[in-house]
Amino acid sequence: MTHAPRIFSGIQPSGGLTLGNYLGALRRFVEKQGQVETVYCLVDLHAITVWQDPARLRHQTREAAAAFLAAGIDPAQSILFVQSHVPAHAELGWMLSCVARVGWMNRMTQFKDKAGKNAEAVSLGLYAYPALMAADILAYQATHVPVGEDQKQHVELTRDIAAKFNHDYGVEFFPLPEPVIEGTATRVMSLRDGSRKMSKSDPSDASRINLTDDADTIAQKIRKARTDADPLPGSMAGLKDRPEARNLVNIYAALTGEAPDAVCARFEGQGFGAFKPALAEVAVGVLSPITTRMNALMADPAEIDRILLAGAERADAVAAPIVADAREIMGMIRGAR
Ligand code: AQP
Repeated sequence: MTHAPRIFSGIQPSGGLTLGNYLGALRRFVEKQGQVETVYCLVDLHAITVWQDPARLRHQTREAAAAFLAAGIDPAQSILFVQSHVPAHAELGWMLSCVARVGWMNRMTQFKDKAGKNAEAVSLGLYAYPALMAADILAYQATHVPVGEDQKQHVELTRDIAAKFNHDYGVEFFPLPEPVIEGTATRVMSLRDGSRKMSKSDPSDASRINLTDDADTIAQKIRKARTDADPLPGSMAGLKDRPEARNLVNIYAALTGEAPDAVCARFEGQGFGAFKPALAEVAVGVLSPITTRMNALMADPAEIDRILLAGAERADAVAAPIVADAREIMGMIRGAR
């Protein structure tokens, strides 16, 4: 069975979205729009795998929706919705957690990173997260999943789960989705520590640029970003052992669309005292219009909810029949849905 190309991806509303989410995911979601069918989801069921204050989660979910819309997601072209509004995700998530193997979950590096030394005390949901993510993708029989580098292992696990389902039941039902990891910003690093990725749940606000940050805050965070005293070399090869410097050059390149080597060549011999204000200027130039649109959208939360509910209806119309077929393949008697 060949599957028509369809893109699925999601972002957790587990905090305000960051420049990492924008460059690694959201901006690329916009680029894919119009090329193939695109399905984009605010994955709130994933967000609750770690504690979320209920009122904040509602706010963050609407704010993430505003970020998608402000960045250029058109709800007439893409299906944009909230995961918990479409029952297929949780249902197929359970079914696929009966296909996935515990040994596979044990290899997931994101679980190890997020659980840290506390693995016995974290939620069962955090451990099972990749099975739910497989369901998110496979409920739409999606073929391509644009993600940042950190999510590659989860998409590869989705392929393993889909292949095992197809093999165990003797069907060619689920596609084996491809992770699509492209561009110069597949892994934007923390502004405070070049060995950690920029993350919306990092306790240090100074470690990230939020899509809600105003121009002064962006400039201040870039000014205080950790760097070193050496000038910029003429090419990226000279930044091999300078992770913080490499990160800032990569961010600049991703924001302007230039090659990182070209950015190095232009700033060769200059220190970060000169480079940081230039970076702040391009960051503000790209992010400010998005922040302004987000703020305008957030002034009318009822309109955001209306867009998301309409998106959920369209998502449900695609996913419910696929999950009904998966139930039948697994041997469940066909029910009303
Ligand atoms: N630093 C990053 N650089 C490039 N891409 C990134 N992504 C996340 N951080 C970076 C990509 O953004 C998409 C949505 O990620 P997510 O919300 O599902 O969760 P995450 O990957 O765990 O991202 P965060 O920001 O670190 O969230 P928290 O702190 O809640 O865990 C994905 O495509 C991801 O690759």
